[in-house]
Amino acid sequence: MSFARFKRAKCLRAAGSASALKIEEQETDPTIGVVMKDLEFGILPTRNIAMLRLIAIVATAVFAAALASSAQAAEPPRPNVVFVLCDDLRADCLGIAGHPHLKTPHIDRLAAEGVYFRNTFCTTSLCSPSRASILSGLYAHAHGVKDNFTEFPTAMESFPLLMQRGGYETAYVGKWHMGEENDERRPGFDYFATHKGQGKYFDTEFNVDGTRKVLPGYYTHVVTDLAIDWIKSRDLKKPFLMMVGQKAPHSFYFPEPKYEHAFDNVEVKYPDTAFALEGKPTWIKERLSTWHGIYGPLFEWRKKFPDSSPEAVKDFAAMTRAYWGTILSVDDSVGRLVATLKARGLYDNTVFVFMGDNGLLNGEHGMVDKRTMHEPSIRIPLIVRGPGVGIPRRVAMAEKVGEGTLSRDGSGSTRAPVPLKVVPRAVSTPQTIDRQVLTVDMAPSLLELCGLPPLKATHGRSWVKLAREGNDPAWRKSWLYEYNYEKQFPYTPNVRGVRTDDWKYIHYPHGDGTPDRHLSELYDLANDPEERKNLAADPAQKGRIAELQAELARLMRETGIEKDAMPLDEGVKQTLPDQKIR
Ligand SMILES: [Ca+2]
Repeated sequence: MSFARFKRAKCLRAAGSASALKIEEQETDPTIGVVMKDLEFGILPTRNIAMLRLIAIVATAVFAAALASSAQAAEPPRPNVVFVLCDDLRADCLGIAGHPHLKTPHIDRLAAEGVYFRNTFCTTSLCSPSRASILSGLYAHAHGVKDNFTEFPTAMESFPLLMQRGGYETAYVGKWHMGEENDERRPGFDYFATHKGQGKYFDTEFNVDGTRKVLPGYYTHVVTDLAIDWIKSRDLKKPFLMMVGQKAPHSFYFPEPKYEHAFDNVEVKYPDTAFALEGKPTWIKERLSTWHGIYGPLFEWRKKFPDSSPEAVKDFAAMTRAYWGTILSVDDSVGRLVATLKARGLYDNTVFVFMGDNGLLNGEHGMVDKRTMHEPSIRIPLIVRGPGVGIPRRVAMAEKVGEGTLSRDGSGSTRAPVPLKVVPRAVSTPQTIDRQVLTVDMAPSLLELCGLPPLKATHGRSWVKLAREGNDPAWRKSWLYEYNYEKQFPYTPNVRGVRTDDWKYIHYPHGDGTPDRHLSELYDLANDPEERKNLAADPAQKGRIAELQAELARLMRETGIEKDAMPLDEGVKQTLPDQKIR
C-alpha cells in the first residue's frame, strides 16, 4: 500500500484546549494484515498547531514508508517459528487467563499482540503422548506413544520434519521426554540439545548436539541461553524453527532463588471441589491418599502421609506456591526470546507459539497430577503471535514526544513535544478464540502458516482460518479424549470421553470389553464449569447420555479406532510409584 492510497488524511482540532491528530482510511491491505481505519494519534494537549502539522507529516510519512516497504516485497518471506512448550502448565496460570496472583507480562503481551485460544485442550493429559500429538497431529492410539516411556516413532511424520524437508533450519532445545534413556538427536531437527528423562531444575546434564555436559544454572534460563545462541548464529538465508521444551512447571517444583518466596504471603486453600465428591465415581475417593491425591505426599512436599487433617493444607499451599514460582521464570524466558528476535529484526516475521503439553489438577476433585478428563487436567494454554495470525485490527501509533508519551486516551504528558520521534506499532487488543482447539491441531496449523505441504494424515484441523477471521462456522463441536491405565501409576482408570461445547461425558472401560465397573460422569459445562454435579445417574439425562455415547462412538470411528485396545484396569493402588520415574 502506498501513501497515495490513503483516501483521506487530515488534522482535526478537537474540542476544548486539546487537539487531536487523526488520519482516516477505509481500506484494508491484506499483505500486511492491518486495517488502516481511524488511525488516531490521541489527544495532544498543546496549543502549537504548527507543531501538530509537523507531527502529522512526519508520522504519516514514516508510516507510509513502512507500508510501502511491505508492499514492495513480491512475496513475503516464510515466517520463522519459535515454539515454547511448557510442561504441565495449567491454562489458568497466566495473567492473560485472569490468575489472581501470577504476573506474566511477557506472555500476556504475546497474547495481546496475537491470538489467545482460550479453549485449548489436550487429547491425552500425559506428557509424552501429548507431545507426540502436538508434533504429529495424531491421537495417541495412532502415533503409538501411549505412556511416558515410549519413543516418538522415527519414521513418523511431524511438523518439524516437514519444515526441515521444506527448507527450514530446525532446532530443539530442552525437555523432549519421549524415551526415558535417550538424549540423542531425533529426526526432523538439524540441532538438538536435550537430556535423559525429566531433567533437573538445577545443573542438568545435557547432550548438546552430540556433546554431553552439565550445564550449570537454572533449567529455564539454560535452555533459553541455548535457544538464543542458536538464533543468533543463523545466517538467515533459510527460515528457522526453534522449539524450546521447558521443564517448568513440572514437578518436583523448584523455583529459582529469586522467586522462591514470591508467593509467601498468598493464602492457598484446597479448592471447594475437593470436598464435593458426592455422586462421583468411587475411584476418585480412593485416589485421595495416593501419589495423585491431595492427602498423599504431594510430590514430596508432605513428609508424613496420608494426612487428611485440615492443617495439612500447609503442604498443599507450599507446593502450589512453588509451582507458581517456576512459572515466573518461564515468563522471563519468553521476554528474553522476544527481545532477541526484536534485536535481530526477526520479531515481526516470526510465528511465536506459547503452549503447554497438558493441564494439571491442583486439588480439584481431591486430585493432584493430570491424566483424568476433568477440566483442569485437559485445558492447556495456547497463544500464537506473528504474521498470518489474528484478524486485522485497529492500529495506532505510539510515539514519544519530548518527555511525555502521547497515548490514545489522551493521558500523555502535557510538556512541550520536542524532540519528535514517531514509531508505528500495533495497539494491544487481545484477539480471543473460544472454539475448542486441540493439541492435534498444532501441526496442520503451523504447516499452513509456513506455506508447507500438509501431513499425509492428521486427526487435527488447521485453525488458521479461525485465527484470521475470529470464527469458523464449520469448526468442530465435539472431540474425543483418551487415556490408558498405567501400571506404573495406578491411580487413574482407562478413560474414554467426549467433550462438546457445553457437555462432557466420561466413562471408564475395564479394558477387557466387559461392562464398565466404574460409574461414568456427565457434566453440564455451560452451567457447571467446575464439574461439581455428576449427572450420570440422573434418569432425566438418559437421552443425553445415549446421544453422547453415540457421538463418542462416531468420534472413535472417525479417528480410526476399530478395536479399542487398552490395558486391563487393575484398580487404584496406594503404593508409591518407583523412585526413578516419579
Ligand atoms: Ca506434561
